[in-house]
Amino acid sequence: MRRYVALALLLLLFACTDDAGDGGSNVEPGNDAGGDTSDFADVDAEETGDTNETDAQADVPADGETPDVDDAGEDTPDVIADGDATPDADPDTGADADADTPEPAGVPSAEITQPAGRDVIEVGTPIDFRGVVGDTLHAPGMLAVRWVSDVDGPLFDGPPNRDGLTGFTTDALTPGWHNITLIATNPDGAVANAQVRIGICQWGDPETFDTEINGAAWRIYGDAFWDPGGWLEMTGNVQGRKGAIYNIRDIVNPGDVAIRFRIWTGGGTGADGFAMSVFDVADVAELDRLNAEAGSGGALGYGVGGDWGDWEVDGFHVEFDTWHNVFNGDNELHTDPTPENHIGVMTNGDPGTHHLWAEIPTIEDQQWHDVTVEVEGARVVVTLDGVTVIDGEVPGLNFKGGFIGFSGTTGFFTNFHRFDRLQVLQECRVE
Ligand SMILES: [Ca+2]
Ligand SMILES: [Ca+2]
Ligand SMILES: [Ca+2]
Repeated sequence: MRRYVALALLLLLFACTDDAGDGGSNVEPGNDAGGDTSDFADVDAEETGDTNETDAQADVPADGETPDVDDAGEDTPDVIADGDATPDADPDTGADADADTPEPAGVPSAEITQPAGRDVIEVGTPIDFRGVVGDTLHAPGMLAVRWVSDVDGPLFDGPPNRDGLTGFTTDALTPGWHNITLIATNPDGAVANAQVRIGICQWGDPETFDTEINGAAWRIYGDAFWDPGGWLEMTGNVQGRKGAIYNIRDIVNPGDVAIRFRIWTGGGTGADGFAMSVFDVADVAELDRLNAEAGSGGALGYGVGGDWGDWEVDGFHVEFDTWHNVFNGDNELHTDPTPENHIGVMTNGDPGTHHLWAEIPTIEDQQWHDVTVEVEGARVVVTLDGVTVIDGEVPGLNFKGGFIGFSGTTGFFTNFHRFDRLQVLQECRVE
């Protein structure tokens, strides 16, 4: 029995080390034996270090020359790596046959085309991973492809299609940030990597405002107040008001983000509007100063830049504007892009630059409306009651995070301005 095992082992060793001559191309790509692409699973000739004797028997006859001489000069790296007491029986003498006609080894490539880096994705969402691999020498089908998460381990193994396309879909990634790596290995053992970083996130618990807000988490400015009905009210249905409420405990991180909340307005004569803001200011004291200086009326309680102030601050705002401002050089500082009620995507405390906007004519209907805001790089998507109303790029947008809050104003005309049920999905408040 033992003899059969030994014979089997010997055959196996013979088979492996026969490959080793080609496998040596991993470290000596210029000497690839040429065309033998079946042995790429033998990652390294050196791994067969204890099989050299068999190797020599296999290779010397093919070589047809005295291996001792050649080995000393050409295959020194293998001799050293082998750590073998009989270097003159070098396993890689087979390469000598090709020494005069070197063939270039293939150079693989890998690229991830989907998803884009830094995507923030809700846990459980199916994600399509797509990539393309290639090689300067070998057909795509000869490449071994693997997708790996540094958190969840191998995600997918399999060859690409004939065009080098590879991909899979999963909804099973665990919450947190993942470095997803696409690895393409060619028959020569050369490896190409591509990587993206994505966040698998869970929505935080919604802030329902059903109980009185905690002063350690929420700071109230001006005329705003917590309403016992279970929401935040910015102004009340009263003329000439300005109010804001910011969270001073849960700072929104920079990077991609998704935010949900509900809005309610109307009940008055129609003005001015309200806004969700994220201001990247240094501390609460600066937030206090900003809110003290923010413009009323058409500035909706967040305007501190543009024509409304000299603040240079990183801010991101989604405004719900129910009053048409028109610049007349006198008592108005900016012009709204439409006479209609509108949602605007605004930045840096500037109520005059409507980067993206959409009309929402019926927003003053005294009903709760669900709003989602997604920031993905420079792209901003806003939905109202599940319908996408804005989907566009804000050139140069780089979401800095910061203090998140709400503001609203009235002037001669009035409305209630209510917010409720705030949720933030981000990188990644893993719970
Ligand atoms: Ca509520
Ligand atoms: Ca306005
Ligand atoms: Ca506006």
